[in-house]
Amino acid sequence: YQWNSNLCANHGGQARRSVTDLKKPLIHARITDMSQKRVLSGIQPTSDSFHLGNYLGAVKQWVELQDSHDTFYCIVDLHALTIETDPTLLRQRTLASAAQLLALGISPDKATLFIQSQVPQHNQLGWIMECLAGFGEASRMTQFKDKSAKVGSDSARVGLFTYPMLQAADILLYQANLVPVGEDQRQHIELTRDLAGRFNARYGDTFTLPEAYILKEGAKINDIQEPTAKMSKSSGSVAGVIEIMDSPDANLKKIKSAVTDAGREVKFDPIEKPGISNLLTIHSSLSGISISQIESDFVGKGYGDFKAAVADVVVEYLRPIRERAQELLLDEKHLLSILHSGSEKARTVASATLD
Ligand code: AQP
Repeated sequence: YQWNSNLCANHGGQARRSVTDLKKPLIHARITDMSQKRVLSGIQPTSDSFHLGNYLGAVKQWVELQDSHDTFYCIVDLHALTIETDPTLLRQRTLASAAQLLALGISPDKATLFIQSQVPQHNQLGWIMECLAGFGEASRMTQFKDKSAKVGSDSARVGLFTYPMLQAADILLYQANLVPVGEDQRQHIELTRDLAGRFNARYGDTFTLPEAYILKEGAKINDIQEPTAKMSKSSGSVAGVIEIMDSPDANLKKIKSAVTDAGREVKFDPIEKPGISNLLTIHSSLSGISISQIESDFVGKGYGDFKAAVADVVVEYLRPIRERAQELLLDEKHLLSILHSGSEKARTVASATLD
């Protein structure tokens, strides 16, 4: 009974199962502290390096949440197959993703870090989610519309269309309460909630309805050459994307040649000054100094001084992370053992939900 009441607490304190239900075998698995809320998020191994948007929009929150929540983080290699992918490169990038996540602060002692394709339950539940989703609602997903428009309908994969339903399965299998993501993923989390609600209504109360965990600041970092478009691994311009694994020199150069706006004033104004506002967000999120304080520090100074300061903050923040990731990549066996034990734990939780 203790086990069951804790389970209810995990569902936001609501007693969602009847007394008769409580006697039935549990469909949810908890293998760590049951008073903690569950968190799940994922990242695609679609590049050799994550960028600052991935970190500030998502991974930074992943690291913070692992101290207070029961966290599951996955490298979503199946999602990466929605774009043309060389198999050797995908394997390499999956390992590079693990190394970067560890270097950024994910601790295997606190969080469950795993590879999506090692947990086949994701595909099994994914199909059920596809059969619950309407063609119309899936067609309205802006990521699908944007990405398919870029490559054209002949090249766009069916998997690109169905990926939000697989993403719903990724989340629901773990009965996640929170999903820390960037702003671009809000629509997919809404769809996940709709699908979970639809499933619960049709087949009985099964899934926790997850909430998107999106910060006000840093939820959308823009390309520094095209400051009205989001910084992106696969579609950003090389010069506009600040990569975690880039050399300090390369990032210094990129930030010094970032596109700025008319005028001279360092002021946060995303409409009139998207370039400067983006750099202010980056500086503030990494340095911890408030945007208004940075604005006052640069009163009377030009954009050149400001960009040099942003470059300094970014380069010094990323330097030890890149070095640690490079070090971790030298020991593939160690990385694989972390991922294998994470995947094993993930399979236990996922299969209990699926059962
Ligand atoms: N520019 C961004 N600003 C803030 N957050 C961002 N995220 C991505 N770009 C930004 C967040 O990073 C997490 C992992 O993203 P993903 O790898 O799953 O794919 P994505 O959202 O499609 O990001 P990319 O970089 O544009 O990747 P590709 O090019 O491979 O599609 C997510 O939480 C995302 O919100």
